Amino acid sequence: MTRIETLVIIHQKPRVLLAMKKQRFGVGHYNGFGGGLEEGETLQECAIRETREEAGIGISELKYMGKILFKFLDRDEQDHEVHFYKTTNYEGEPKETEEMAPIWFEQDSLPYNEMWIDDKYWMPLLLEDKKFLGEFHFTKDGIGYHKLNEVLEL
Ligand code: 8OG
Repeated sequence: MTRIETLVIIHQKPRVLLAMKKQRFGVGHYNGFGGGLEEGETLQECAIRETREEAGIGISELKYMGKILFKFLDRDEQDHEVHFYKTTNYEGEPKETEEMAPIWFEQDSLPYNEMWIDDKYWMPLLLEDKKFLGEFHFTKDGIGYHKLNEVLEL
């Protein structure tokens, strides 16, 4: 079984909104907003709903930037198929919720050592408006295998 997930990066050059994840999968890491696709919703609807739940803001004009399959070889965790979006537009003020505490970073000094170890591969592409497709396999020692390709169309 594969879990379908979304991830949204709010990028207002040169700053990027990330948030410290306070619970569930990825706890203790800075990340964008997102989560699992629910029955009956589209990927975009999921991205919008999760961003409202996690940061209290409404987002629009999402751009679809990429898709990566993550496999966890040494953990009892389903594969994650993550769909990446970015936007510059949001309404409201990002606020801390039960799940996440948002904070702006300069795009040249993102806290990669407090983020998922794969993020340093795809984030630079996303910040440069490049679309990508990829696959990462995690083992207990880190990334066992990965491929990541820039693509013109998704
Ligand atoms: O709601 P839930 O805890 O399932 O959300 C998981 C979030 O984490 C979802 O937005 C997708 C995202 N995510 C993965 N894998 C990775 C990853 O390797 N890097 C980053 N930055 N986010 C990830 O599921």
